[in-house]
Amino acid sequence: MSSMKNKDSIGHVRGESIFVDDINLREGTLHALVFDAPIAHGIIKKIDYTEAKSVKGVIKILDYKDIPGKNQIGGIIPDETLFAENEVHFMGQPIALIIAETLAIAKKARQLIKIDLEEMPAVTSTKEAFEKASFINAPRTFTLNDTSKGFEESVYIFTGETFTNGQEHLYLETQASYTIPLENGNLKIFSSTQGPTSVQATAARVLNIPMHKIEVEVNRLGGAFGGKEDQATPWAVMTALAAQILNKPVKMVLERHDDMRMTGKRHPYESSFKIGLDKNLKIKAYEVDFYQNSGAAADLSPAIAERTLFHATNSYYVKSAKFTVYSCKTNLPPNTAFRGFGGPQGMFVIEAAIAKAAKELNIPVRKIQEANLLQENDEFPYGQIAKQVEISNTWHQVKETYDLAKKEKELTLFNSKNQNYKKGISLMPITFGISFTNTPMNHARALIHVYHDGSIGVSTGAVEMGQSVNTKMLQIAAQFFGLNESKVKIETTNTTRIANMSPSAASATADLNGKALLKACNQIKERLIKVVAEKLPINGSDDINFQNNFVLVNGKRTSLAWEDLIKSAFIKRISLSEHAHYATPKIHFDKAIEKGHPFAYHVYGTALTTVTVDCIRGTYEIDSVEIVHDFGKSMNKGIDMGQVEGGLVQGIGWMTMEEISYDEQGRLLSNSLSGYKVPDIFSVPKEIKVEALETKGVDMAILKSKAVGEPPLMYGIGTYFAIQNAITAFNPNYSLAFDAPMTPEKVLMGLYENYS
Ligand code: LUZ
Ligand code: MOS
Repeated sequence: MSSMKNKDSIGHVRGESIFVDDINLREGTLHALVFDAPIAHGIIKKIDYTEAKSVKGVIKILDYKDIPGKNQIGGIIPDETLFAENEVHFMGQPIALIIAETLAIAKKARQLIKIDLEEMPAVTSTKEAFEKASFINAPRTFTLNDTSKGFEESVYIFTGETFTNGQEHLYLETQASYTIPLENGNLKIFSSTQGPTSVQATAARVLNIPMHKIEVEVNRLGGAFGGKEDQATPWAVMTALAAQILNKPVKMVLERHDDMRMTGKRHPYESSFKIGLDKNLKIKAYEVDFYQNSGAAADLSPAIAERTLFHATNSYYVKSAKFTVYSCKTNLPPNTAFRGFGGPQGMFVIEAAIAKAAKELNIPVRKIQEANLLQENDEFPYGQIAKQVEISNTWHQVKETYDLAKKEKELTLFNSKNQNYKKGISLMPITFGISFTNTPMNHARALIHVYHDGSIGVSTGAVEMGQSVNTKMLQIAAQFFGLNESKVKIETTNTTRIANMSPSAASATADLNGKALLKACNQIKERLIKVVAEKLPINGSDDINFQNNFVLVNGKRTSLAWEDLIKSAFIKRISLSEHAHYATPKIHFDKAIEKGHPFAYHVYGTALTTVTVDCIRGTYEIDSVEIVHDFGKSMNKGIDMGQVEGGLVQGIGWMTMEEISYDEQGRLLSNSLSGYKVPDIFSVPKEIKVEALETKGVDMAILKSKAVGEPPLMYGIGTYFAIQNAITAFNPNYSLAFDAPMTPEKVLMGLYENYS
């Protein structure tokens, strides 16, 4: 069963899987379209819907005045309206909702809305926002020991600046929702969201009704990557509002262009670092100021900023550290969660600092990396003591398995023989903490029904978004009860079956929901054992299990079949349903002192990247990425491997080709797939090898199978430094700019910078 395929694969291939846009529409369904801000910052002087309303088939145009509850959708900080009131803060900010009989009619009406705005200056750059003291919240600082002492102990001190750009989520399914009014003012919202409870709670606040009147149903998402952790909510709330007001079903699926314009992305970061090393290359002190471009409202920015601090030292032990993050408020769409959640932005900077030090000292980067790899019982700057550390193991296994010494020799030879092509190499270690950094979010529930024919239905708070979490849930229940997978059904994610969910995020979905499910399975088993005892001669010390549809006693198959056991239990009026709750034990964090033990465990790994740069054209190919990854004990190799490959390629895209671009007026220029390049089959590494590190696994992970969603994205950072390495081989005068993504244009400029 550990090779069980994603249970959606056949449906996906046949086009039968149901996404929001595929739901059979109820009679009378209306279609909604957002009218949004045409400028990035300004005062709304006048808005005139008269002409738009006169279009035949336009039912209603709603704006903030129609909201019965609060016009407020902010999660962490209440600083974001559903519809703009007097002022707009970013281009694409929703102002009104057009509801019409068809989408085509709504689009026609949208062009006829007249708006009169007084334009105000737009701030788009992080630094400008910083200089104007335009912030989302107060800065956060993590410190470990005294950096001024650390710098005194250092013989080498280097400083530098870095930039990493944003990233478009580009989920295949755009933001989508469909709300059906039920009786007594109740509503059912189908939403493409990672956070069904966020949708429910926010809709309740805006519509001024209790949460129990709102049912949120999620079948599956066509991708999310963080882009639907917070930002699926407004669209769902809008259709709910329209359905409440009109008492009609209302559907809205954003067109790609609207989705790209109106939604936030990965946060761009500017950073400045200072690193100090002693003569043995040990990092004695490391300081960073991180400037996050948060956009026009908080969204998840404060939590993302926090995770940047948690991962600022990546896989290294740093003796003294001081990091500050500023969440800078700009007139861009609020930036949001994206696979890695600020971690990649933090990790890029220390890799840059190490690369800079290596260049200045004229030694290989890996010497500095290797000298500082985290060891057992080292303290992270946030106070957690590193346990079951596997980073050195993955690092050395990469070097041996993929024969780094031989590779480096071949590379030197290649570079000496070729004038117009140069190869570059890098090692990228990753250490990623698993748990929501906000401790109260780390809990989940599962509901299991064993029907009296022996088939099982499982509900959890996990949202299937292509990561195959439902397949993992199915595997847990089927394995536990020794049943064929066809006997277990994973139900939709629905707020009436599972309440108060945390979003499916933080790589923790399978751990949290899977542990709750295991608990529910165990509780049912406890009750079933009583029935077994009446049918078979067992005693209390016997080990009862299930396998191949039969009850096992002490590992031996009995004559008692699963169906017969369930039938007997039902006749004996024993409950065959269970609802269980799991909360991650041991974790805590004290924000007053910025210390604690926030993570259940860490995931480790190392990637070896080899690239070839065409030094005439500035183009490059990724020859190979060779990885040793710490899966713990993978419960499903195929699925986990898919996450490693997908994450890697997404990380490479972020680091090399995906270039978000806004003009100075805050208009998104990279607003379509012709202007925004994502990795395709031609740009992925020619070879990807992934080897699993042999470990005992950790108990905090589900079935000892470690979280795998986000960590592999950060292997992509290695590509940036491998390309730099190749540029330097061609042009020793290259100044090693840390300005991601490393597009071919930048490569070309680097190749010929002060070239002699
Ligand atoms: N979402 C969140 C996340 O709310 N908290 C987190 O710590 C987190 N980490 C990664 C991805 N999403
Ligand atoms: Mo997230 S960045 O939705 O795990």
